[in-house]
Amino acid sequence: MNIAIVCYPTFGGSGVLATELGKALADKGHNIHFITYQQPVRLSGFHTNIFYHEVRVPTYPLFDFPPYETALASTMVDVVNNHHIDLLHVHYAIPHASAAYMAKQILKTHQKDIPVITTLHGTDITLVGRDKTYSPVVTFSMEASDVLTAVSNNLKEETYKNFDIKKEIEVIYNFVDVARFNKKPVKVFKNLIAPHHEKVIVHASNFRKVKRVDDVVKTFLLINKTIPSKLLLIGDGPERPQIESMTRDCPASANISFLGKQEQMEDILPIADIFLLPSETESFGLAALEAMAAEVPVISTNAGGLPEIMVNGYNGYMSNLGDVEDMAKNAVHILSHNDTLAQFRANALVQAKKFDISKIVPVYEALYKRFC
Ligand code: GMT
Repeated sequence: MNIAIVCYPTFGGSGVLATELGKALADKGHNIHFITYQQPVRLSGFHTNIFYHEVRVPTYPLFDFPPYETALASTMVDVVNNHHIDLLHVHYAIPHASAAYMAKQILKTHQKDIPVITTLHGTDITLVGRDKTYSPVVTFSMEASDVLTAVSNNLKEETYKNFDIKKEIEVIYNFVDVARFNKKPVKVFKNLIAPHHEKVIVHASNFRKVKRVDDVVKTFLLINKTIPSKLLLIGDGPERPQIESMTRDCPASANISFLGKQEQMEDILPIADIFLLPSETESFGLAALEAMAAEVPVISTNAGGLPEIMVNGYNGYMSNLGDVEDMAKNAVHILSHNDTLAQFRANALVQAKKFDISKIVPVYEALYKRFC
């Protein structure tokens, strides 16, 4: 099949998932055409059947806001017309679903009926999309998609709660390539981060408010009181300056490192002993799943779709939002005994395997086959 995938090229979960899906489909022989404004971060190297079409947004003195959505819809029309595309799969509703609707209507005038699949990822529904500035367009374009999917049951419920739509939403869970993340820790790297065999706590996100990175730091400071440990903060975003100044003044500041944006998460995660994800909401928590595949127990909130990938007391623990004492207590419980840590590590892997790439990609393929 010739499939066009529209996504954000950044470190956000939706872009990561879309890129990994495209790569997996290409491995199975499909031709994949990524349409976005920048080379997706997880798309490196040369693949004979992966193509990247950059959306160029011309600037003009009249535009305070260059019209990306118009440029995106035009690029979709061009790619569909020139590369025999069978279907458009757009990830993250805003503005991809409405741009796809526009492209679909234009293509109808070229006697082409291009199927549009929209995958909802999270904040396009729970945070941004429900704002009344966007809501009418999001509602309309979700309803107009040929198929609407969501990455968890929780996100499906949130969508029906927040939008007046009748369209059936199919849940297709996110996935992880377990074999890629299940690596042995690189000793030199581990020794560099934890020279005295300290435990390594990791958080990775886009440092938006919803991620509650301040709770990551608060939880770590409590853990650090009893367990010699290091905190690695991975990623970047609007909250980072505030978090940096918060950590600068704290007693354990020498044990906290900011690694910035990292592409090779599969090399970093295996040195971790705990992954912290205290988010306010999380439709799925792909970052936590990648950690689990690297055999890292997860300490998180019980928000959103997290209870769909976590088993409390098995591969980690879930606490109420903001309860940093409970999160720290649970982490200390796991980290205090090597046997307990080993058991949680093994369980994390078992749990991650339920969401292995080999189980989920065929579900998307079956969905595509309905149209081809
Ligand atoms: O994690 C983010 O804030 C980025 C965001 C995105 O769309 O890029 O992630 C959402 O989609 C991911 C992939 O489906 C999910 O794993 C994340 O849970 C979800 N984020 C939120 O719901 C906050």
